Amino acid sequence: MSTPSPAEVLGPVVTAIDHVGFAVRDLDAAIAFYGRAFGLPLVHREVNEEQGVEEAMVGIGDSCIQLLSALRPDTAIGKFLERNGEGIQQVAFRVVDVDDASQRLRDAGLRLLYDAPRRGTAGSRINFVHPKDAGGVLIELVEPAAEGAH
Ligand code: MC0
Repeated sequence: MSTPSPAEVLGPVVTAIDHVGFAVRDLDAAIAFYGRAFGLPLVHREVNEEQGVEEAMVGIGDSCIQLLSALRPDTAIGKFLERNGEGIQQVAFRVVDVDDASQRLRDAGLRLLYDAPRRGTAGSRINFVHPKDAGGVLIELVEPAAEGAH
């Protein structure tokens, strides 16, 4: 059996770049910086205990930059900051159905970080492809919450 091409794996399931995630040390300072320097408005802010982050979405056209600060050092963002300092930590692909997208990628031999989707920003459902299986980039799959569900 031949390896499926990317189009065969996800095809129309990926619809957009939902957001790009930046690891930051000081969330308030980062929000102020992107507002002042680039005019990006704060559109959402929340704490996600399970992910160990306090995050802020700043709008850029139809997409967002997600500013991610660590709640504790022993979290994904805490470890990233310790290892790399501030910078791009992830790119998030919006998908129609995160269960379906995850399974298609597993079937194609990529490692997904979670067996089942977890809760992401604003009630979205998320999973991640391991960066070692995606060219060194941590790719998040995000299925937004249904309109009015959060
Ligand atoms: C680690 N590595 C990365 C990376 N993090 N490569 C690219 N991008 C990243 N962000 C590399 C390391 O340098 C290392 O490479 C290798 O992956 C394995 O590292 P490790 O030490 O074994 O792994 P950890 O402990 O650093 O964990 C990496 C992992 C973790 C991706 C598994 O960060 C994770 O579980 N991430 C998913 C959850 C997450 O990122 N949550 C925060 C965002 P070498 O070559 O040195 O072996 S929360 C979020 O995004 C939510 C709120 C949302 O949007 O809705």
